[in-house]
Order: sequence, then C-alpha cells, then structure tokens
Amino acid sequence: MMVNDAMQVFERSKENPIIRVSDIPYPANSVFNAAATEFKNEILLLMRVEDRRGISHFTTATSRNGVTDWTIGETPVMKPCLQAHEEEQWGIEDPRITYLPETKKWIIAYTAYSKFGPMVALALTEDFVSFERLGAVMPPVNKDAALFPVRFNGRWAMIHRPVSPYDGAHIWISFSPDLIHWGEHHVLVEARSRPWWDSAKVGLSPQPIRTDEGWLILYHGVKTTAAGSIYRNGLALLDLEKPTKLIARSDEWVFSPEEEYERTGDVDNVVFPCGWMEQDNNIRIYYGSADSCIATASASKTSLLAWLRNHNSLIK
Ligand code: BMA
Repeated sequence: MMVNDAMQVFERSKENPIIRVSDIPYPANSVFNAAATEFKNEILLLMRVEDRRGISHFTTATSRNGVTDWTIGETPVMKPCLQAHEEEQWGIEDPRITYLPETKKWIIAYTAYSKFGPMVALALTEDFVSFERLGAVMPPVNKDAALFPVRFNGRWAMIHRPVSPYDGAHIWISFSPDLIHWGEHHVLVEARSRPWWDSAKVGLSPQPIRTDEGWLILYHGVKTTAAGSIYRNGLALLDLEKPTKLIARSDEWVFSPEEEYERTGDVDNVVFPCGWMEQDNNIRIYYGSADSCIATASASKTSLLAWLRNHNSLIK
C-alpha cells in the first residue's frame, strides 16, 4: 500500500463545513458533534449546539441528500431537563443514535454533564420531537456511549468510556436486560502507550455498524502534545456473535485533522464523529470539526475493511 493510503480512504465533502453556527436560527456559540440516522426518508442530524453560556443542547437538521439543503430546527429539540434530571445541570452533549428494530424506536446515548462529571444517559424516541428519558445509566466519569441495534443472548449491549483514576480512559462494553441496569463489564479497546496517536485516551465515536466481517467501530484517539491534544480516528472490528471480542484494530489513524476548519476553532485539531450512515457500499461520517462546526466525509465500506485488514495491529 502507498505511504499515505489513509488519506485515500475517507473523502471530505467539497461542501465542508456543511453546518456552521451562522446556520442556527437563534444565538449560539457553536454547533458540532452530531449524531446521524435515517428518518422519514431523510438524513437527520441530532446536533450538539453550545449556547452562549457554554451549556449544550440538541437541535435537529434534516436533508434529503445528507450533504446540502439542511432544514434546521427553529428551536432546540432536547434541552437539559433540570427538574427531573439534575445530572443534566451543565448540559447535554455528544449524542449517538441507534435504531432498535425490536422496539421500533431510536435510542439516543448522550453525555449528561453533571456537576460530578460526565455521565452516560439514554433516551428513546419515535419522532425526534418527544424523548422518553431513561436517565443516567452510568455514574461519572463516563461518556462516548452507543448501543448495538440488537440483543446478544437476550441482553442489550452498550459501548462506553469510563475514566478510571487508577488507569486512564479506555473503551468498555456492558450488557443489560432492560436498557436501564447495566453489568457484565469488559474492556474492549485500551489506550496505547506514549507516543502513539491514541495514547492519552480512546472513546467510541459513532454507533457500531454490522458488516460481514464483524461490528465495525470508529473510535477517537487522543494524543497529548506540548501544544495541546490532537483528536484522530481509528477503526476496529468486534466479533459478530461475541462483541466482547476485538478481532481487528488499526495501527494508524484513518482520519485526522488536516483542513483549516479542523485545525482551528474553539478547540484546535479535533475531528469528532458522532454519527455515520451506511447506504449500499458507502459510509458517510458526520463529524464535529474543531468543536466549532459540522463536516462530512465518505468512504466505501469495502475500502474501509480492506484498509483495516492491512493495518490490523492484532495480526503481527
Ligand atoms: C471530548 C468531548 C468532545 C469534544 C472533544 C474535543 O472530551 O468533550 O465533546 O469535542 O473533547 O474538545
């Protein structure tokens, strides 16, 4: 393979950034880290909007082609609900959406930013207008969660990222009979040691996608440098029947901040996908860019899997 083969895997849209804060029809600081799903024959983004206090909420954007002509909600669709959910005191952030065919509902895993730190919270919806909150399901510090669309041996599975004061920030998987009580915790993807690109922390990016070769995972890896953090993305595969089993993990990153809108913003050097869409053989990611705007890039599923096969650090 060529030296810079990763640059050929994801192709950025020429329309980038596809959504900026100036597109939000009310005063806000920034719009970024958006979940994505298909809803009523359109692509729906559930976008994190940070207001001018620094507190985040969610607003929707919909488009037929998923790249241009977005219809953006006039008002937030989901705001922190302090009366019933004190854990949302400092806002709600970074949603990921999974459609659960068994329930005919979408489940949203998001960060409830409590004064004790970030927690994983879940909400169900049928229409992206009203949301049934299941509450905080993981104590702090924990975020970067998404569910699988199916049960395994009768149990739902969720990937998440607890931070241990003992040993850093790694990606875990847990199981639940009812979406509320979670157990059977296993570590899935560990942050590597310095000076790797994913040494400071790792966390799941969008929801897992089922492929013939396994559950495809896009995760973010952080490297801490003298100039600050760099957020990049790598790929991994989990066993289809036994998702606790990691079967591939990329040695290199597959996507990294390069363009000016990724290099410079409220937080420099961040690409942070929270959503991706699969259509035929195409996978399109939606990512927050420098914590300031939303951008998109796409790749063929075949090329992602081939790249991962060539870069699988688990096969020496
Ligand atoms: C992570 C999350 C993301 C954010 C990223 C870069 O820890 O808080 O919401 O995009 O940092 O600032």
